[in-house]
Amino acid sequence: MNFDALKQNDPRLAELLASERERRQETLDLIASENLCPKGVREAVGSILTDKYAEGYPGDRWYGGCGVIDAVERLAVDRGKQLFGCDHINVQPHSGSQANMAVYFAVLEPGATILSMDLTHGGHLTHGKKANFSGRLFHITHYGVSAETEQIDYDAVAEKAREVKPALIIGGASSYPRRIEAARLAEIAGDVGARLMIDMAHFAGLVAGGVHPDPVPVSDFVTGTTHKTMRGPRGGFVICKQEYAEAIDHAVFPGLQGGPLMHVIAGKAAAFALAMTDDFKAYQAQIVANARAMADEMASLGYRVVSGGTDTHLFLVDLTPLGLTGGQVQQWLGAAGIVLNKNVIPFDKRPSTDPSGIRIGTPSITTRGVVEDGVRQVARWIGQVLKAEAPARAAEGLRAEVLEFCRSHPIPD
Ligand code: DSN
Repeated sequence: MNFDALKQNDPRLAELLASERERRQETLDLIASENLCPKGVREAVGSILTDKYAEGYPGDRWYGGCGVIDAVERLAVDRGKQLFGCDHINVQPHSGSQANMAVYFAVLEPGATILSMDLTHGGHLTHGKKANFSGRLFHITHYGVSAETEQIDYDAVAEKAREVKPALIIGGASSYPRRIEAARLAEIAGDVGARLMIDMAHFAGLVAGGVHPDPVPVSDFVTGTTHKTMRGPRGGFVICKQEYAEAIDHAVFPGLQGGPLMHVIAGKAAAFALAMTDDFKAYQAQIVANARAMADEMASLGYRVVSGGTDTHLFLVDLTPLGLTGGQVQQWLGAAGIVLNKNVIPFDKRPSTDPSGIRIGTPSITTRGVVEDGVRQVARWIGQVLKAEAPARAAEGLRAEVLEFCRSHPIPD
């Protein structure tokens, strides 16, 4: 997109968008939840569909003129069903948060008990944080990771489920580097008469690419986002068994949202088509290979990788042995052109505002064509900053090398 009209009508905004593009070109994005959305998908999101109101569902709208819109949403739905092999998918949630909310509102009464992963062990805001709607409206109980393995202890989850008798068990996380064993969670849910929701917002692309166990056949609900490993437009979706289709659709509209963002739904249709290609499967395998190689390099440099490694697109480094904080490291690496985020680690003794860890993800740099030798180099740069006596200076000293690396792996158009 060349922003011709914007440059003319609103040069200040055009300049800001150009600056953001330049920032991306010249830095390495290791934020695990970010990616680089392809141009075709961005064209769909930037299209005239933004103008159209279409409250309702295909064939049953509250507005006229929805013939084409219906075809677009049906395309997204059909592709989503084919991609994930599911009975039903609702592509209207504006975000992963609203997708989760739709499941809760479809099958739970306020005050119902939810069993989910503790946010401080890797869970998500919408899985019951007090400040979030989920924590305010429902009775939240948590499971976490084992102190020894830093991985989910499914026997402990089963014990907790027997104790609290949840109406809903949630699997899925935003900073857990290991696979979510949905089949095991389904057994646990079955034993206590709970429903199971897997939030695959982070790993939906891995599932679509066949490099993560598929939660769809064993779960009542699977929620996701389209902008993380899926590499599509910013947005959410809910997959469910046929018996819940009506309740989910009703919860999304009119329960939570008004008009769907039809331009984003068009982007989801485009992203789902791309996700069915062999290139996408190879991309997902490379994301995981890169995360493993990078975690391995960090570990061999002597840094503590939480749970000893990763099976997914992300891993955590514990800075406690170095006496550093996630906030400091995020800032120093930013000066080198390496962008990541501070993150809590399991059993963190520091506050979440400046926790003991950093989270490192490979979706975005893998989109730029970086493979194992490249991510190992990035790990060594991070190591140089972590071990430096003057980390801020060390980071600045790396900037030129990082910039050259970025330029040799340009972001796609
Ligand atoms: N905020 C996202 C993340 O960074 O993981 C999850 O919603």
